[in-house]
Amino acid sequence: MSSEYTTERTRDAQDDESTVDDRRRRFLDRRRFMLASGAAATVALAGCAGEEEADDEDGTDDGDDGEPEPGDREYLEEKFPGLLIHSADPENGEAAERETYTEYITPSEEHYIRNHYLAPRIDESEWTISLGGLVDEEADISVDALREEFSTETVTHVMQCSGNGRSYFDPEVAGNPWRYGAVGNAEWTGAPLSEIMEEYGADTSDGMWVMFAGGDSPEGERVFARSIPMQKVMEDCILAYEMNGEEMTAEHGHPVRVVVPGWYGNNNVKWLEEIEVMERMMMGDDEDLFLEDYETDDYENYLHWQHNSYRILAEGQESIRVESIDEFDTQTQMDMEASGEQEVPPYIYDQLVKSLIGYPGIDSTVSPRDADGMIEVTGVAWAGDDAVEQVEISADGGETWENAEFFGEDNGPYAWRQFRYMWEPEESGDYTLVSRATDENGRTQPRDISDIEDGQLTIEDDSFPYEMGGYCNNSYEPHGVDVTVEL
Ligand SMILES: Nc1nc2c(c(=O)[nH]1)N[C@H]1C(S)=C(S)[C@@H](COP(=O)(O)O)O[C@H]1N2
Ligand SMILES: [Mo]
Repeated sequence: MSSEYTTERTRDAQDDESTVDDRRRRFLDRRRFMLASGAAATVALAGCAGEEEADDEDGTDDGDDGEPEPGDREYLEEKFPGLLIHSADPENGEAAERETYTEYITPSEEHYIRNHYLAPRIDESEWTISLGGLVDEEADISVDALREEFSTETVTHVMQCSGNGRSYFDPEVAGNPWRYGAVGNAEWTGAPLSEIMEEYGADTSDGMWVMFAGGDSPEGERVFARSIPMQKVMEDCILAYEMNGEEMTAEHGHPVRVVVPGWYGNNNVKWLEEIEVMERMMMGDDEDLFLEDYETDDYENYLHWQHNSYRILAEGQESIRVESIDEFDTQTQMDMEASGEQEVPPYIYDQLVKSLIGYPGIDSTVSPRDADGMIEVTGVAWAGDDAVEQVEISADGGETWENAEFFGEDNGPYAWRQFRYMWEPEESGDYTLVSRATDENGRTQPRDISDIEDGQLTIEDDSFPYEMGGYCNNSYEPHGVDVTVEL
């Protein structure tokens, strides 16, 4: 083995978008959709699809000539009325209003969706998840088996796309232009991975890794796959089949997804198809990346999102592939790199501390309540797998601060906490409300984003580093809310 590190090309700018030829992707997706829905009838109707599309282009499609289908904007808008849609094929949308952040549980219609490919439509009764690698017994696990042979656990978890807040970077960063809304707090129910690991005799010692791969990519395209440390897998990860007490939508991962409590969304692999127990992160240059239909030049397809895409990189910095790391707190990895303690650009795992004001909404006009002359500012705060300790509110854009108080349910760190602040503005006028949270380690959200030229690697001088993928932005100023008060 030559060295611990392998240097690879840097993440390409278009990473967060599909890079494949559009027409081919549509074709493959359509075929996959037809296969997954399993209906010969669908195949027989395929000849009509072209005509329907032609009608759409004429603008004559008002719903009489065929129902909107997956990949169509109308379909997504109808099914998820609370989302601001960035793209319909594949489905990408975020919470459209701040109101989403006044509730404890985010309903699935308002819970953001981030897909690299069109969500596959999977018949649960025919789906199995292959388990291989360093286990005593390889297996193909059915969804029924997950439901019946293992215990059932529910975890309330803040799912947040690591690109949430990306649109506030200046200069602009490529990828979905998320504002604040690519985050939600839902209840996920499924089977504990610790039981599954034990049942099939996985080597569960510390330092081991588990690869999870999704079944959404068309043939020959990059597979959405992540390596999760065994410690985390054994501690609290589940294979979820329900969201908020209901069957998961296709868009959110039906029939089975991994839920990695407290960690960024990119770790929560949907449409789970393969699990592989390994001695290290997936690397792909030898037999321990043991994948079904594995071909030697295919492994690169598995590695991209693990090693190149979801990393924190300053301008001109290269992602370095390593076999293993033992610090999974993203902000600690950033600090270690900045201090020179580690030369590895951070892998995006545990979430940074963050908060959002839910009420009042952006650019709204509000008046104090008659009863007490107050405006109740509410919102949510979270800090990944750490607890959030404090939230402060400023009504003058961050000059002066007051403490907010927590209220509502407390389900441990993976879920968010709701906060409220009783605000008594003295005069009518325009105000900028901002919120700032601090986690149990004393880490506070920074004010803004540093300049690209600074080459900053971690949070310093009250600013978040300019990050080339627009990842992990937890600065409070861009997330503030401008309101007009009428007394
Ligand atoms: N198989 C697969 N899993 C996936 C993705 C994907 O494109 N394919 N997107 C990931 C990303 S980047 C995020 S942020 C979350 C989004 O989950 P949600 O759409 O349920 O909110 O799913 C993750 N799991
Ligand atoms: Mo994401």
